[in-house]
Parts: sequence; C-alpha cells; structure tokens
Amino acid sequence: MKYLANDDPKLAELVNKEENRLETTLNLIAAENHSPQSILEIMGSVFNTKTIEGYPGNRFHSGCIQVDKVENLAIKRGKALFKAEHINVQPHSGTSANLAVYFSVLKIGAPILSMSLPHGGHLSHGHPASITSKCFDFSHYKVNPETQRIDYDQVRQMAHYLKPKMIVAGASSYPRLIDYEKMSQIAREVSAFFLVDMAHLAGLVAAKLIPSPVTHADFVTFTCYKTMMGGRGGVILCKDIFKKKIDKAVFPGCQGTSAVNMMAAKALIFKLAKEEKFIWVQKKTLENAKTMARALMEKGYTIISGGTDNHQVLIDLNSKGISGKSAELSLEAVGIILNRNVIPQDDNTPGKVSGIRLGSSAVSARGMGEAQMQKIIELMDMALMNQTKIGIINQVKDQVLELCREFPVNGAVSIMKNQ
Ligand code: DSN
Repeated sequence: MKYLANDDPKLAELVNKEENRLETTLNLIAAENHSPQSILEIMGSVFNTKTIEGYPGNRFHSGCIQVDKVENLAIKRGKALFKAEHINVQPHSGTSANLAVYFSVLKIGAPILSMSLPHGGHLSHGHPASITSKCFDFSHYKVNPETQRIDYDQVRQMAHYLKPKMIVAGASSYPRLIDYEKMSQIAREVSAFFLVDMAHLAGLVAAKLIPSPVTHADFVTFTCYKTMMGGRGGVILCKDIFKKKIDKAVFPGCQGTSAVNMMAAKALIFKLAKEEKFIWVQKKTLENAKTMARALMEKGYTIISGGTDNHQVLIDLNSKGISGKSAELSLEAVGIILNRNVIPQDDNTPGKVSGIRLGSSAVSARGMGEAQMQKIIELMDMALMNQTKIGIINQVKDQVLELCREFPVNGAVSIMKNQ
C-alpha cells in the first residue's frame, strides 16, 4: 500500500488497523469470509478503470478488448460451475440482482410471496424499509412456531390464496436447507415465477455439499463474498428463456456501467471454487457450524430449529436473560465478532432483539476445526455469563488472541494456495 501511504496516510493507517482487527478477532459474521489474496489483487487492479455499458461485443465505449474477455471468462466459468443455462455477472450486489429479477418479468405492483425478515428473509425480499416493497406488493410466509422451519403447507395455502406472480425462497438467517423442489412445485401450481436467493449458500452449493436450486428455479441470485469467499458483487443465473429479459433488466434497466474489477474477481472465484482447497474450506464450514450448535446446546443455549444444516447457527437468548444487542457488544469487547439477530416471534424491541447469529465460514477459512469451535463456544459462554467480572473477561480476551495467533488470517490465504 505504498502509494496509499503517500497519498492518504490516514486511510493507509485505517487499512493497517483493519488488517490488525481481522487478525486479532474471531469473525463469526455469517455474511462475511476471508478471501484469497489474489481476490484482493484483482479487485485493486487496472480493471477498475474501464467503463463498460452493454455486454461483450456490444459496448457503448471503445477499448473493451480485454474487459470483454474478462466478462466472457466470468460467464463461461460461472455457467459451468453452477450448471446454469444463462448467467449475468454485472449486478453490483445481491439486492441489485434481486431488483433486476423482479423488474425482468413483473409489472410494478405485482404480488410476490417471500419469507418474512424476522423469520429469516432478507431486506430485498420486500421488507417495508426496502425499495422492493415500494415497487411490488409483497406478502410473507413464516416459519412454523414449533419446528422453526419453513411450513410448506402454509406457503402453499398462501400461494393459492394470494396468487403471487413470483415466489421467493432463500434467506439471510435460516439455518436449515430449503426444499427447492417443493417450493418450485408450489410456484408451478399457481403459475408464479420462482426465484431462489442463495446469497448465503453459494459457496456450499459450488462445492456440491448441499443441494443446488438451479434446476428447480427460474432465477437464482447470489453474492460472491459470503460462503463463496470472493469479492463483492451479485450474480444472476436463469433459464435461457429469460436471458434477454434479465440482461435488459440489469443493463440498462437497473444499472449503468458495471465494475470490471468485480467481474474479474467473480471469474477468479469461479475458478478457485473448483479446487480441492476451496471444497475443503466449505466442508469444514459445514462441520464447524454443527460442532458450534452442539457445543452451545450442551451449555444450555436454545438453538433456533434445534441445529443447523448450513454455515449458520441462530441462538435464542431469551432463556439466558440477555438481549441480542448486549450479547453482541459483550462479545465484541473480547474479540468475538458476530451480529445480533431478530428471531421468529421476537418480543424484544427491534434495536435489542432476542438472538445472535453465528457463521462458521471465516473461522473455517483460517483453518480452524472441531477443537477450536469447542473452544470458541466455551469462550463465548464465559464472556456472556460473566459480563461484569473483569478478571474473567480479560482471561477470555487473552485466549481469543491466542487462538487468533495460532490461526492467522494469512492462513486463509495459505489454505487457498498450498493445501
Ligand atoms: N444480508 C445481510 C446479512 O446476512 O447479514 C448482509 O448481506
């Protein structure tokens, strides 16, 4: 970062401090991961320069010889990796990708059925605060109050009653797998389009460790920086019959130029995702989430849905008498980074909420395994149960640091390079 240090020492210092923060804390945020160094390199490359409205071979600016090859590479690799009929790699984010899907086949105000945000859904699935809810008429299905899993009978009943034009499956805090076949069957029964947002799960799908929605859905969207371990940005997969509509909805419908450096990072992670080391990290991610869930239950924590089938563990803190916000703050103070999370039937105020969400991706990318997961849960429990006992809190901080030193973030990079 020598040029940055010269042009803006303040920002350079922030980069260094952020690097240090990442090295000295345990990242359990389910929507984050550590990327290979090559991803950071390509994102900071000269591909940042180019403005590229349009698609390869049909641009609105000249000088696209190399960037057309980059986009075509991302297209070729992404289609092969996910076995998709068509792919668009231009969306700036998951929300941009979802917006483009809605606008590709629906009229403004069309009814859409998606998962409620407090039950696991995402802002861009029609939350009142999101532009998506201002453009379309969303209704939301919930999880079953007993099982805390999707109630497919309820989805079917709602679909037949509401006659949505699109059904959305996919979530940002749902620790179980979704039966895509069942959801697509329901969508077909009411002649609705079927969109799966697999932003959280893309890496696990790419590694073929959990079922892919691609054959069942008309559209699949995802981002590349969560389990996928890549750079920022969104992707749309769709059936060939929607190819023209999707491409038009992304550009010029929802976006102008796309970011070539991000498209190059997408091409790169689609290549790395086929390598054994990527698959190894994804396997660890699944195993580690299960280990954390088990260890938490052994310590008396209530786990939403009683376990996990993916990289997430959602904890209901009501029985411990702690709010999600207080847990998030106490854990950040000892170097354990995660987020408070609303849970189904949450009675707490929106700012405090009753849950926390854990993700196993970033610690798995550092090379951690079962013993470290058990240690992390032990440390979490010590911190949460002794919030005012400075001596214990300091002990926890020291042990978190020790674990971080043993498994440096550079380890994430070396896992990708050498394993
Ligand atoms: N959807 C948000 C999350 O899961 O935390 C950010 O991508």
